[in-house]
Amino acid sequence: MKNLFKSLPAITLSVLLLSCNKPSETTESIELDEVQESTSKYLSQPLVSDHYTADPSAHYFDGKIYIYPSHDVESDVPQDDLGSHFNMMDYHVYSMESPTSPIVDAGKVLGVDDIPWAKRQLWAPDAAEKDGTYYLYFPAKDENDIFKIGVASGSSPTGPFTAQPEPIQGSYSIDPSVYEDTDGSYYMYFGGIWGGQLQKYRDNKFEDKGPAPTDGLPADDEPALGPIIAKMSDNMLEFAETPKEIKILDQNGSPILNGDNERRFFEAAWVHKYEGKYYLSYSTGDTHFIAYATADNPYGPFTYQGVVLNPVEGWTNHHSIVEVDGDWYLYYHDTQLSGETHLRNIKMTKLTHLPDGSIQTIDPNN
Ligand code: FUB
Repeated sequence: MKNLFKSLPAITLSVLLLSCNKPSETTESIELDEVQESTSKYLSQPLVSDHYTADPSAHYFDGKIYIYPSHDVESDVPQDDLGSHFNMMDYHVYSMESPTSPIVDAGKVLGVDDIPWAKRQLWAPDAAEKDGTYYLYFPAKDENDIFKIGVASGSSPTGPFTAQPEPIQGSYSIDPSVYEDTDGSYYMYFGGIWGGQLQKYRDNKFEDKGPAPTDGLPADDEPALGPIIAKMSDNMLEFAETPKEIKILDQNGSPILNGDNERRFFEAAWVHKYEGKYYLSYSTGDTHFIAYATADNPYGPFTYQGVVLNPVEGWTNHHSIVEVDGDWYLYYHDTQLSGETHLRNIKMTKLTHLPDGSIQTIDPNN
């Protein structure tokens, strides 16, 4: 059953969605067998039902969980391999008092019209806090249809945020995520191939090799492109250094190759630290995994370890990993509510680090 969101009466849908935290208490009140069948096939249920939401970046700020997702919208832009149909216009911020609490929508915190340099496509954002100021980082296309990364700031985790007049100098491509290290340094990881335009750059220089999503990628037997890292300046508004490409190696120390589609980086880089090790997780794009690799420092090289999340329903797979009071959670999305690849809904589930340091692979479908 694909168009669940559109075909269910609102009241049934609310019962269904409220059931995500207490499935055994509420499933009896849902009288549609079809609904039960459809929901039980998923590991977890959508967190938000009145908007389409995706790419959830979750943070634990001051004792509360805040989620910074993309805000998916219906669009008349035709679907293509550059993701033009992901034509998002603004951001909402969500919060949860605890992992089992209801999610609260703080409303719209930034729109494309509030960003002087941005023309369209507000893709996956992230946020960071430093000294009581909150920073929202986001990719958008400029007037030349080139993705850049912008920053907006405010005094509350739920905004509103005021955008800087220009994108971050030296930024490009998509999917910024900002990791606060235990020594108080902040690093931005970014980049995504195909529609994310990373393949158009080498050594931070734009070299457009053509319009197809794969134009500019290395040959299949060459090392794949890695995500980019840059340390943030003290004011969190600029890069403190020239961005560098991260290497992802296999267990033998050889680079993961561009033709290794099941393991190579595509987009959605996220870093967390567990027991002193840096875990870089990312989407493999056209093979739809969230994979991970580990390193002893934030710059890598990172060594491929395995899969965090198997493919979800829908083309994209994008996640974040957050620690809350000693437990770890994966925020992710799928297309359960719409059946449409560009109209996604965010979800969450527990994530387990095993005693040997590996992450237990999560299967999003039961
Ligand atoms: O939401 C738009 C794009 O889809 C994101 O930037 C990618 O990571 C993918 O999830």
